[in-house]
Amino acid sequence: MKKILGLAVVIFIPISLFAQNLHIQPTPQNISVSGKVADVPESYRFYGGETADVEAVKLMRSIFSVEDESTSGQVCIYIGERGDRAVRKFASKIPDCPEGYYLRVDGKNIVIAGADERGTYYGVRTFLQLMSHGKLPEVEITDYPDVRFRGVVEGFYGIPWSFEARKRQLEFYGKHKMNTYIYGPKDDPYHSAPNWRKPYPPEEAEHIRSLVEMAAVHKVDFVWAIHPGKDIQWTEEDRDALLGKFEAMYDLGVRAFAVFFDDISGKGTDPVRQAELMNYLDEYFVKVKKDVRPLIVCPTEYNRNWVKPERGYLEHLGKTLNNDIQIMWTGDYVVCDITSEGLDWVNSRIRRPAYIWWNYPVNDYARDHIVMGEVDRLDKSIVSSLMSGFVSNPMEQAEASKVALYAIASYAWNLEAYDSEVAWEDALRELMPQDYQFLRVFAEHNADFGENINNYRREESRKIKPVAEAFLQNYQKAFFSEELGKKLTEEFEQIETSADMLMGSKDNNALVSEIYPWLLQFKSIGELGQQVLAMARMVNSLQQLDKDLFLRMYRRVVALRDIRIKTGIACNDNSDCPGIKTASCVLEPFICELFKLSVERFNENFDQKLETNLVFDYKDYLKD
Ligand code: 14T
Repeated sequence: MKKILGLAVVIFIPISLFAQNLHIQPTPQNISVSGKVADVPESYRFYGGETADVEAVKLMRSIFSVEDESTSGQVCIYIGERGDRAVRKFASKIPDCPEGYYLRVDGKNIVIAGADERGTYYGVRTFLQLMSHGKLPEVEITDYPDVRFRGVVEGFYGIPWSFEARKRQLEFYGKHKMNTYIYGPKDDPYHSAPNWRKPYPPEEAEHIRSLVEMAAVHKVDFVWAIHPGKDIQWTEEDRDALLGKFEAMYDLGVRAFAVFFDDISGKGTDPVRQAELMNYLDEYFVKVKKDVRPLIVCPTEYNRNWVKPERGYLEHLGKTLNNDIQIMWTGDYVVCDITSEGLDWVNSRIRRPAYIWWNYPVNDYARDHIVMGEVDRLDKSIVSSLMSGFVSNPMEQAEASKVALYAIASYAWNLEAYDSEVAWEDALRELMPQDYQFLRVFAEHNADFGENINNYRREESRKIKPVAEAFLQNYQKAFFSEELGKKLTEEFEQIETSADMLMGSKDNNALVSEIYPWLLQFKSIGELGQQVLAMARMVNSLQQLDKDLFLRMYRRVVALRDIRIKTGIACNDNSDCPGIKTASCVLEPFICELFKLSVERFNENFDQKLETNLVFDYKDYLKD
């Protein structure tokens, strides 16, 4: 039997179900699947291993090791970049686009031919996904990214990501075909004032050096950003200090740079000075070094809402900045969805396609929330040439941010094919392969930011929301719907269980420890929900109403509320945004409303004056 199987290695068996499930993220631009599937070959010949991109070959070698190679192998693997001998035969198939690749798997060949090194690497990444079921489906893929620069700008206020978290991020970017990591945490004093002029202390410098190396391994540009605008003097001395800092970073291996002029006032905001400095850096640093990527600038007027037309700020940058300098832009507002109309508006002023700095899932303006919901509302009809880049500003919680980042990677690679639901499910599964179902429950109810200064909201608890609404409508009319009540109770039970399971999970330690405070609160939402539903049910049927039992339940709910507030404050005592909020969009208000209705009814019947308002607001609570 073994022998027969051995001979069958190159025979493709049509299994259409498998082919239908062939699921690659980001979705390739062109893919044709025959439906045939083969086993992974036991012997093969490998061509191009010496000339192809080193990282691509290393990845490929993780499956096809040198020891298993044989000159009589039945399957030939061809790998390389346009111009390499090994892939010469396929040259005409390689898309003429940076980072593109041609991938073919048929009865005799596995071909991975990149338009450039990254193309080959991404081709291998796709190939690894093809093979993730331990089978080899017959396919032909021509693929390339829609958006030139895709990735992350670590640009939030708050505790910068740790060295460990950044390492995991870089790996994640490579895996999902994101090519850019812009380093610009607002609270790194060596990125911003007061220390932007000074070199990093030795330990931090070494960290940056090794991150740069790691970024290269994962085919990510490590872009180091400086934020000098708070106290820059526009003197020759400051210009040289900035150049000196760039030199020092260059010595650590950095080959891509950005200058941020956001969130400043006064002298630093002068567009004439800013443009002069940028062009100077372009001419006397970037062009001289030759191996440094085009500069990126974040303007002071970085969103439409903040533009003062009379200043002519953007127009000046558009007219004056050297052509190859990229200009960042957050959209119509600081935090908003990106639209075609908004892109046209800014592009005509800056005279180049905007480099999108998307302020999602950043939560520095709503620190009590964590967002892991589906990334819907990304516009699939935007013409990709309207943007030169699409980078996401993430949360302080690096691992939790990956739900959003996975979606953004998928979107920026292939706008039209983006499917928010698929991306969300995939991301959750990748984050927690074992405990995925529990994480899904958590993520579903942690999507919105709550009321916030940016007025940026997200849908939350989508499935249960209509149930909760219908239940309350009935209950207001003194009808306790057993059917809806059961659904809600089950949801709250699931929430409690999921929270416990996740707190005890070993599936992703980094993620669990980041979201732990929210898990504690999530569990308490589950408990509160069940308890309040039980109270509502009891008070609705006066025959069954046991006064003492109701009072006991009431006390327990108030106690749970107190625990909730106290643990919340202990986890986050940030003065603007204290505490921890979870399921705050639908379920928490539901609990409060149902509590109020139930207690009101109890008060009426027993002539009592119990407090009906179950306040979850930290600020109110902190007052006394
Ligand atoms: F550079 C910009 F594109 C940008 O977005 N800057 C900051 C960013 O660091 C921060 O993470 C983000 C989200 O809060 O918003 C910008 O910071 C602000 C925005 C405001 F509207 C700081 C103060 C504000 F009032």
